[in-house]
Amino acid sequence: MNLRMHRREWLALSAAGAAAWMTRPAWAVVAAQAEDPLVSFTGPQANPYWNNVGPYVTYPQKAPLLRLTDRPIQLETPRYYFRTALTPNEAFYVRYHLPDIPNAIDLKQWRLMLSGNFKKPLELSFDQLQREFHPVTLAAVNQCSGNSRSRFQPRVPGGQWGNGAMGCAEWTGVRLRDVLDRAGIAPGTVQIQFEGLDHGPGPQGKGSHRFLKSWELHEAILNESIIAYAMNGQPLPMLNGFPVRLVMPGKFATYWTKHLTHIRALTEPDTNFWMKPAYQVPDTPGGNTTPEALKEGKVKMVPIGHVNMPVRSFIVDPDDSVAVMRGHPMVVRGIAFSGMGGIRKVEVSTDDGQTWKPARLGRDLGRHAFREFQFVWTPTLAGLQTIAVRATDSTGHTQPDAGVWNPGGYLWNKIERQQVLVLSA
Ligand SMILES: Nc1nc2c(c(=O)[nH]1)N[C@H]1C(S)=C(S)[C@@H](COP(=O)(O)O)O[C@H]1N2
Ligand SMILES: [Mo]
Repeated sequence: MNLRMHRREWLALSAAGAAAWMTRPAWAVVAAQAEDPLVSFTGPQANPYWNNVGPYVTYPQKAPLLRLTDRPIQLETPRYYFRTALTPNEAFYVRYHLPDIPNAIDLKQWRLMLSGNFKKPLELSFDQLQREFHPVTLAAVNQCSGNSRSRFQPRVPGGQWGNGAMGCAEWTGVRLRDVLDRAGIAPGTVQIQFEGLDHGPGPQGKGSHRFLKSWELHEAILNESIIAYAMNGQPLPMLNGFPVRLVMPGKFATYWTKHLTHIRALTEPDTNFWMKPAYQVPDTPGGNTTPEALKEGKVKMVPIGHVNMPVRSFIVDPDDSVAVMRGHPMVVRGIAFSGMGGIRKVEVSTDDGQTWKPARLGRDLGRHAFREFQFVWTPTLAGLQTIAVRATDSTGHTQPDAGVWNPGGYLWNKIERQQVLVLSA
């Protein structure tokens, strides 16, 4: 098939081809191409790649990662880093919305400010934060709302991430609650707003030059969040929010404010662009809707903070770079996680999802962390085989075998598949 395509192109492009353009054989070639569709350029079947297809680039403090965009910086973690439950800091993905990102912070000058409707507005130094509050450590998955957006069908605008806009780290810091309590939330407060140090023009005319996120005062996540100053026992890389960032376990990373420097107690709900219309999902089961329903104006949208991350699982090995041998056992492995409770079970299918067998779970790093799994597979059939993986969390949620659709390209958690070439030798 490729040979034929090349021949067509050659006919169309060469001088001889140009001269012959109006003759019958050239038209026959055109007609043949019109009748014979190429493989689809869009949709899940068009992109067999686990990661986005950007180039490897190296930014300060980072290993080579897959670049999605440069302004703002967006970098995806390559698949092989998910062999372990903790993602190395230098390989941790990067997502920004605004182009002006700090490249140096003077910790003596730096302050975490609490202002607005607090009884006792505060300015905490980095030193105070570390010494005056009780430290806590928690392993938790940070996943972009738009992770795997490139799978959406029909396509939606936004960064066309593969599966690598996620990572799991052990975060150390202080409880957000303790810091809020020190300032004392005054009556009349309706929301708490978070702001980082990055800025710059966002979408034009939207007043979006600061990335602001807010929570309703009653949200339980405000009691579970950490203001983290360490990541896997090291300072945070600049691109992951040095010197401190929010960690909101179970929630999508859009709320995990990097370079956190300002916390405000609001007496009016936050209506800034990054809360609405950005980062909204349909208020439907699984955040699923259709372009038609959306067009008819029937879909109620809510901030993505209303939901926790749905359960997902990923095959890391084998990928499509190796062939395996019929009759020889090999290990299928990967990771699973859920924002709704720990992983209870991971199952692997070696017949494209018709039958499922339990995988062995690895070490439990806590209910918010990646959970490694392994499954020993002895292929009995040669040729291209399709393996699949499906996880179930402790609240009984499992993964659908159909893709979700919503206009933001959020909440993808369809069962993952991997084609494997089995040799018969
Ligand atoms: N200050 C700041 N914090 C931010 C963002 C941002 O643009 N600015 N983006 C959010 C989004 S949408 C994501 S997915 C995560 C990405 O975290 P990471 O870059 O450490 O992987 O940061 C969140 N926190
Ligand atoms: Mo994100």
